[in-house]
Amino acid sequence: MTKNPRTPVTVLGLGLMGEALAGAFLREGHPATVWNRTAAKADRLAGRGATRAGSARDAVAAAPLVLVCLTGYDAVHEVLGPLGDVLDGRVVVNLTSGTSAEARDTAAWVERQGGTYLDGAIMAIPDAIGTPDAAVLYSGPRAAFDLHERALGSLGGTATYLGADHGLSALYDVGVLSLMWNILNGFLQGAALLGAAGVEATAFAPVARNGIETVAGWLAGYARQIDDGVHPAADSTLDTHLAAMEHLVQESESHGVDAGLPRFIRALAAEAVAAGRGGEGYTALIDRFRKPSD
Ligand code: FVH
Repeated sequence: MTKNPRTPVTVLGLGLMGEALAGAFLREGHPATVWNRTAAKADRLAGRGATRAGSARDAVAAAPLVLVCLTGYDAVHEVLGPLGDVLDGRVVVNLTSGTSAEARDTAAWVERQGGTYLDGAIMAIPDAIGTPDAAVLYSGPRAAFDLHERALGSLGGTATYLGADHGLSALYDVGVLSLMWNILNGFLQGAALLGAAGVEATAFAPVARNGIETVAGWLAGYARQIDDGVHPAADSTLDTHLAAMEHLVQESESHGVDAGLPRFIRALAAEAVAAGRGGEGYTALIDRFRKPSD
């Protein structure tokens, strides 16, 4: 008898990410059954030992653990919708991006079919899957995560369990995406400003990176302030921030660089200062994010 047999796994959806996921399971010795709407995308995986299923139903029937990675939830419902009863007794792990409401609705539907649902968010690109750089977040029933944690560990890095609320993975996902886009927009703003003075973005990049790392170091302390609801100006007051934001707006305007984002940033702080909060620290703005004014 084989020692420590690996859980058989099914992967539905063999786009860039789905193929990487299935490949990681194969690498770790999991019997993998794969299915994709465009069947030819299973060719490479079949060549590596995956079993190619003729239909999504056959694929799901082949394993207790079913991973889904499709373009979006419309595709998820198109593929899973007709399967119904075959989901009974299986754990469906959906790594398709979507909203928390979509995750919760899909969880309720899978559970009505007798299956168990974990939602997941992949914080990695396909090339990182199966390496220590891949982080995948999961939410849903703890017992299902515990049961398959080892198999899910094949995807690399850390498999992080967030909690029982199926919507958590999607919320963490958009939280991190918000961070990413804000950082990238800030970088583009800086690169445009320096570009107007003839400085190349490559010269700005190392200085920008240093700035990002400095701010990253503040997060744990700032998070404590947000959770405690106190916003001491230990490093800098909102008044001081607002004065510096004014420079950002003026520089952007005078160099003909788009000033929309700087003006928005300035407006957030100006509102708080006008409300008498200029002596508080930056995290005081959390109230504006929690309760936006029109
Ligand atoms: N690629 C990445 O770096 C990111 C990392 C973070 C999370 N995402 C999410 O993963 C989902 C899939 O992304 P992907 O990169 O694999 O996307 P594609 O390569 O475009 O593959 C899409 C697959 O979905 C299949 N599909 C689409 N619509 C349907 C449908 N109606 N019925 C059945 N399958 C459908 C498509 O099949 P085909 O076109 O090959 O026949 C692909 O298998 C996504 O949520 C990302 O946000 C990836």
